[in-house]
Amino acid sequence: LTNKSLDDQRTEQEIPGVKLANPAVLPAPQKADANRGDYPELSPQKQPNPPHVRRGPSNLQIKAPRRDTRLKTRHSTVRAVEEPVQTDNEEKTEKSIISWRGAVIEPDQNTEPPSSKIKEPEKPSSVEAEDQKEPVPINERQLAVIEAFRHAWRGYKDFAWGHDELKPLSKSYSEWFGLGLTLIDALDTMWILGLKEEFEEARKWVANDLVFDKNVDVNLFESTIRILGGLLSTYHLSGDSLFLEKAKDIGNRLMPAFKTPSKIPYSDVNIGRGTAHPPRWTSDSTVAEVTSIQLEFRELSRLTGDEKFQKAVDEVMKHIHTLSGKNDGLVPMFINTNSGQFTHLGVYTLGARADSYYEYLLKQWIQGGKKENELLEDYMRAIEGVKKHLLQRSAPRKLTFVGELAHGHFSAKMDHLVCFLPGTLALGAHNGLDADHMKLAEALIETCYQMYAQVETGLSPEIVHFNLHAQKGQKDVEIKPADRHNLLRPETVESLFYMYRFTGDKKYQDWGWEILQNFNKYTRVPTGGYTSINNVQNPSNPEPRDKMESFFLGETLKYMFLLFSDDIDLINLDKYIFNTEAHPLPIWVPA
Ligand code: DMJ
Repeated sequence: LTNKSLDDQRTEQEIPGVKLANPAVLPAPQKADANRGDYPELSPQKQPNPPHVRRGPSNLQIKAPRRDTRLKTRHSTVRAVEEPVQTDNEEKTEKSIISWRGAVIEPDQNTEPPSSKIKEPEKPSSVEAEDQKEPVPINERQLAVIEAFRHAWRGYKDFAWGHDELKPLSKSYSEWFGLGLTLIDALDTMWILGLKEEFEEARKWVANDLVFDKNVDVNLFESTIRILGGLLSTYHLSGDSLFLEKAKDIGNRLMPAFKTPSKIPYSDVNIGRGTAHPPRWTSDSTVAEVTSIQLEFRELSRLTGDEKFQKAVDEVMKHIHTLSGKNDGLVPMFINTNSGQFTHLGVYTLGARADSYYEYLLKQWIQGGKKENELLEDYMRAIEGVKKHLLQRSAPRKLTFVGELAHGHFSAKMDHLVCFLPGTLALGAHNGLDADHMKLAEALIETCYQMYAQVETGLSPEIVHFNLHAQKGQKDVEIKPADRHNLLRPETVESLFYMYRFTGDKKYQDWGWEILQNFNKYTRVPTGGYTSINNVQNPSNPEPRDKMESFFLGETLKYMFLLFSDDIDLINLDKYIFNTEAHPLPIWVPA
């Protein structure tokens, strides 16, 4: 169904998997939705309330906690940690950290869609006194995450300060964009973990040393999710306008990417020169990249009142909504920036190059107040496509997994990247979508956990192949030599976090705890930092790669900390939506 006039007449009950019984989730189509191409979200809106007066230093605003914030779990008491991680020769976590955070972070209360007029930036507001209650105390497992973060940060600070990534073994750094990627990616994690001193020091670097006026090529997607997303979320959490100013600067500098014949953006932008281009060998862009920058640019429009950011990214979604070449909602991996057509047709995956397309369909729909029906429709159809073409069960344990389809042939290959899916499915179900999605999420997170548990180090490889037929002594998971690395990726702990939030089942916390311990055992570098490893199958020599990816601090440890928390208001999922780099942005019309 790609015909717009037909779409306009559709009712939400025609969207596969959507139940009629839940009108709050699926409002009847409105005129504005039917004409999404006219950017109704950008039409003049009620002006936001004047900014609240903030208490305390603006860069470290602490917001009061709210009542009834504890997660209701299946077990009555919160168990203390059984096995604290090694902290030899490392400073003990200070009590003051806990009281500093005590913070329950509330999103900007003035979450209106963007106005078409340029206006003063909106300010996040603080929680009023009547909402105050005792903060939910930080538990032992969360303290272990804080300890891990500080260890990672110490390595970054000592050997890579202001550079993109730490090389913890050679005690040096690597540059990708030369923009302090790890520092920016980690800002909101420090805020959430309550690391006040570290946050203040990093803020100083952003204020004094972060300069975007540089003759450097950056990848549009990576810099949007990590830098723009990181700055926007830090602005919302801290209320510090420095981060919004920096976000505006980088947002403007990325805009030349959209100047293409098709308006499908190029992959690379020179943020100093204002020029953009595709990779040297092709004029294609990656589908996941051009469709996973929307949450950030839409939020930038809302904050600045400048519609150009949202217009550019909405155009991409609108175009892809009507584009042919999909297979029951599943998209190919490449799209041409000249013609605007999908290329390399016939290959469908939920892994690399397509993954976050699916994630952002749902998340944009939630961000915008569940009104943009085309996004929901594309999401629901895609999940039906996954069920029809990509789901299989392994042998011997009958684990449900998501494989790939190449020109009609099914491959039992699953990237670790696909493990974002259980969390996304659970988030959809939480927002009123089909209860089957939750069932599928439960099955898939078990599989993602087994991708760790069935491996010698207890850490997942980058890619697994599932066995489809039982043979004596065989595990479900097979690993090819080229795929046995682990980059400290977040997707499984991300999904564990969602699953725990929505079910209260403590097994998800226990699984995450096992994973944290294995990261500590096999990837921790004694002199500071954590490293990617080359061989998850060799516990006696996992072959450290000498690189700590920025998402280990931006995502993996943040999701661990949130997973171990029983405080649903520690980034309340009815008020915030996480971008694909774990940076929380406000939902415009909170539930
Ligand atoms: C991150 O940059 C993001 O999570 C992205 O969506 C996928 N790749 C890495 C983490 O694995």
